[in-house]
Amino acid sequence: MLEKKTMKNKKNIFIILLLFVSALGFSQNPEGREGNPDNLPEHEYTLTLKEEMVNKAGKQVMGMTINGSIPGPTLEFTEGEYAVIYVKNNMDVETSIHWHGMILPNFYDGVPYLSTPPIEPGKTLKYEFAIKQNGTYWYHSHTMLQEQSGVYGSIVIQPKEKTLEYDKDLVLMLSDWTNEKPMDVLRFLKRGTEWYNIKKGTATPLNQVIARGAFGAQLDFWRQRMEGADIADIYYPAFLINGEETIEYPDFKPGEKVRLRIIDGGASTSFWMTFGGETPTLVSADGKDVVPVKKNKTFIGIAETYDFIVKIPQEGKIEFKITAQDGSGTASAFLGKGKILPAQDIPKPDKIGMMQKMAEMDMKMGAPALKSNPKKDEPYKMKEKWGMQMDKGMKMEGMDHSEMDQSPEVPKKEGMKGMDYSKMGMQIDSTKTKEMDHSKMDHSKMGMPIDSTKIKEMDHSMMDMKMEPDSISSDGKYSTKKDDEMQGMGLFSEYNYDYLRSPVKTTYDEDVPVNEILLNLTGNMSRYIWSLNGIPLSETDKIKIKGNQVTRITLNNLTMMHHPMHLHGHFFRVINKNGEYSPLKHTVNVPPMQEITIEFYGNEYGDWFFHCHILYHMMGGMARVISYDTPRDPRLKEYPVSNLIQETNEYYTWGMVDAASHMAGMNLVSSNIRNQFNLSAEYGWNQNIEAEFSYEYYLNDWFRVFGGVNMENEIEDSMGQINTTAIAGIRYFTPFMFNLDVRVDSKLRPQIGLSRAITIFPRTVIFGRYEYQADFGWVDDFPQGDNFKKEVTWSTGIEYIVSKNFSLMGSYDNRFGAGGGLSVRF
Ligand SMILES: [Cu+2]
Repeated sequence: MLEKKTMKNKKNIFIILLLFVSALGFSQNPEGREGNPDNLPEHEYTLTLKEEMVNKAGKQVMGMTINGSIPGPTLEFTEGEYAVIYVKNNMDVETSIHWHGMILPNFYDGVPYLSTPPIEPGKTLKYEFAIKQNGTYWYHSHTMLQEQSGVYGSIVIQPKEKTLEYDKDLVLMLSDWTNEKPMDVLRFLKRGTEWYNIKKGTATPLNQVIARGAFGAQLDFWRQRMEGADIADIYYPAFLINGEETIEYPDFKPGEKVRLRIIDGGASTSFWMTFGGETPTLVSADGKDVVPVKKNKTFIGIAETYDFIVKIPQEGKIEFKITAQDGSGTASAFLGKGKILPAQDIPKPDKIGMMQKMAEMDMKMGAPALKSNPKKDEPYKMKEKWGMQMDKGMKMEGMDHSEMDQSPEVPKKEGMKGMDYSKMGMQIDSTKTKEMDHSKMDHSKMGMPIDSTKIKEMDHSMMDMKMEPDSISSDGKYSTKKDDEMQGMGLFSEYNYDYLRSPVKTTYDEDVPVNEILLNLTGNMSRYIWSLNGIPLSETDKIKIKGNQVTRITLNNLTMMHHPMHLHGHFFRVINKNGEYSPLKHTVNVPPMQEITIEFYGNEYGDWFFHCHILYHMMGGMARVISYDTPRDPRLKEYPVSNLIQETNEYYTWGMVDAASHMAGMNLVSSNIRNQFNLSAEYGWNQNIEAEFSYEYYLNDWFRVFGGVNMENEIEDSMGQINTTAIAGIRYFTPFMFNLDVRVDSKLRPQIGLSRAITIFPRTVIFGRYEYQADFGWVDDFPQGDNFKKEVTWSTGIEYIVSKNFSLMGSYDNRFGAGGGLSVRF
């Protein structure tokens, strides 16, 4: 624009063009959209963050409050205002606030080190942005796990003109509360504890598995290195609605219509919502109006918002109830006065039953969360290899394949008009499909839900099908309906979004180019590493996208958990059966082993975070930066994004001490994603000792190389001669969950070791270890001409888990003998 004055006529055209591009909503200037040039009425708030003692679940613990409360205050705006929000950090740690679901300039999005500077202790940051939308949103800290400690609150934006008919608003902010320090929770998850499942009664010990006849399914899970079907990882002593386990709103009058603005501000809990009284009307999701629908039991994923209109009954009070998805707890709010009109109870999910169904469906679980070569991103290969193996899961007998037209391996975008075969998700054996009769194809059916009656007649032997739950045709408008039978996954059908229909078309101009991205959601439960395409955030680069383009992301969940994926700064279409009227959302829950496609039009500037909103998964690496590849804001110069990325690759340290009648032992581990340090020592009162230090490097999820030092007494029951050797080898977590250790020491003695622990009763674990070392006398000469010596050490024992930190144990070790005592975890 600087040249404007010097070069006139021809440049004017250029400037007009530039203005036109800006008018399209895409500006190259980061400052261009900030400030209040239109003099919108300003609406100011101040949020003060403080660390203080709070009691949310029967215990005084340190929490983080906003203006003295948890949750923080509701920020109320009217569309068309200009928000000015001062965030004051009175805590000892740095912080941030992210405005979840708000369309705003990148700089005020509030992800520290990515878009916004962190707010250092004692400092205040002024956020300002125009309010260009209406609906229910929320705000929360985006600094590590601070949201779990209480840094969250709601945003309510009234439309310029009211379109819905109701009398009053009520915000219901849902959350989960732990009395532990959130970083300590994460540390315990990293060490792989069963404690949280034991505590909340969702563990599936072997005795229950066997009693249910599910041992075969258990073996199938073990083979794939999974303990069971996990729904939620963390034990919470309380679930909260507006900060309380039970809360009353008696002031509503009979007949009044109340708009409930429900927000799931949980750090790791999704809920089932149920309502007493008349069936309520769902009117909005993630801040956007939807075609009103009467609906009671509704799932709310973490970070989603749903608005329902309820009518206060003439007599009695309505119960609004939330049940944690894994059935581990509830909370209730009551609206009105008098006798309770109870909400439906949600039964606890049957985890063993789920395991059995999953095993039957022959799913390939355990896709890598950590690839040996993270530079090589191969999402399509990964998708092909892992996940649902439909040929066994589906019962599709007697298919008449002429009904079904499929070109063999049609390359993307070369299918017949209006169809993209590759998106149909069918990989059909080319030799078998050549005889298919194209003329019989019913095009209208192909883009749309595949008629399940036809599928039933299919001969599945003809096909190796991998059905996708939500396929879309190449024009992006139609989606196949999730069909339980097709998918063999009735198990997760209750999580689909088909009830959400936008009142207006949400499709983009057909001429806009589409950029397709596949992200497989991957995770390693035992090491608590979470990633996309097997690559955690710390091992990859930004995902680059372009403005004025549609970015279509297919989220293919290859894990056993739900992942509520959130994209900052955008609304995306969640392609569902409503086709052109698919809803717009900012957060989408992707159920286990399911696939969902989202798409959005690129009209923003900057780098935006895209991540799983289970905070512990985000911290475990399940995140990406989606970048328009625009210049970085100069105000972020001192705040490199590497700081944010590093937070997902921290070292966590844990240990255990055993004090028993026959021995004492300790074990210390410090680990980040790829590197691990181990220190262990065992001392038998009978004068036997072994101590070892090792460093190991994870080549992938299960396989690592290690080196270190080992010390042990050479002669049994005598500390007279301590032998120190260097060791090197490999460690491998095998199918069926054995720890394998193969090594050689500096005396060239090879050794193989195997260990395993199994939870047999709810709190009872048995464990065993076997080590075999051979000595061929290659380094030390043996006395009397022996040419071979072997050493076997083994131990076996039982542990009873008393609490998070304490266990009772009894064991036998062939060096130390038998005994019992106490184990302490720290
Ligand atoms: Cu997740």
